[in-house]
Amino acid sequence: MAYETLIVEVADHVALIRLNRPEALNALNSRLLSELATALKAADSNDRVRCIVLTGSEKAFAAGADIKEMSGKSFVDAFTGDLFGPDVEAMLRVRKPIIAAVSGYALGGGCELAMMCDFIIASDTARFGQPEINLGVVAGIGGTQRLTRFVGKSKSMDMHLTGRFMDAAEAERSGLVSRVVPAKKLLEEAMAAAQKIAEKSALTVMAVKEAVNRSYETPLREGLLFERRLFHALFATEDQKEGMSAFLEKREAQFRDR
Ligand code: CO8
Repeated sequence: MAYETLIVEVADHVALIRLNRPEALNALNSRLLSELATALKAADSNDRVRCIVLTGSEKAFAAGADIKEMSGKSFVDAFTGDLFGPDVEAMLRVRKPIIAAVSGYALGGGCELAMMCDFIIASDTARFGQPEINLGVVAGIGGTQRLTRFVGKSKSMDMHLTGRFMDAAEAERSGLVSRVVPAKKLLEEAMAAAQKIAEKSALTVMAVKEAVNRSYETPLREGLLFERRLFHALFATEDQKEGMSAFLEKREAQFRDR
């Protein structure tokens, strides 16, 4: 499918989705968000895809929601139209892992979009921020909630209240990103991580994603029980038998996703 605001390629079991509005630093307008929801859904249901990488350009992952498009909206427009709600909900339903590969600006909705992915690999040029306060609004797709869980209350308050940006080193130190790599190597590293995931059992990968995400949504005791039951359930799979036999026989496992 051809998109106006995205470039999508599928190769070697990885769907690479690039945000592509260079004239606006990949600002997230309604077209882009709806195309992104469609592309993610398509990747999720494509049997050839086992992992997804979401990236932007070298200068910007995304500089936030499109301010030009948003500026004239009234409360009634935003509320009755559930501004950004349906597309965001669609993204959260994706069950395959999504890696954000972030270079340059990831601001406002751009930072929030990166945080909605399963983990973030950043280039050393990445800059994260929630500068909505400068526009007279607050974050709208999870910034106040997710950033606080990633980096803690003090740093999150600092970011949201002052609107300052965090560089890649600080983002790694604070647990916002999983690794920082030189800008030129960003895509290579993200694709290598995606390939590594693609080699695992898709069934187990899905279980990991569900279990880790549970830790954000339930009290610890519930999360621990959920994990234990998933662990038990996976003993019913062929991939558990194959994974453990392969280890004992000192060979590579051949997973069949069942
Ligand atoms: N919306 C629309 N256009 C944008 C945006 C944006 N968020 N960011 C940049 N652009 C456009 C600029 O208007 C400019 O266009 P033009 O050349 O036609 O004037 C072009 O991109 C290049 O930008 P700059 O000339 O400003 O480039 P600089 O290198 O000087 O500065 C910055 C880069 C620092 C990133 C700067 O552009 C900037 O501060 N951008 C706005 C950042 C921001 O405030 N983001 C938060 C937006 S609000 C938000 O995200 C709300 C979240 C709620 C939910 C989100 C759901 C998706």
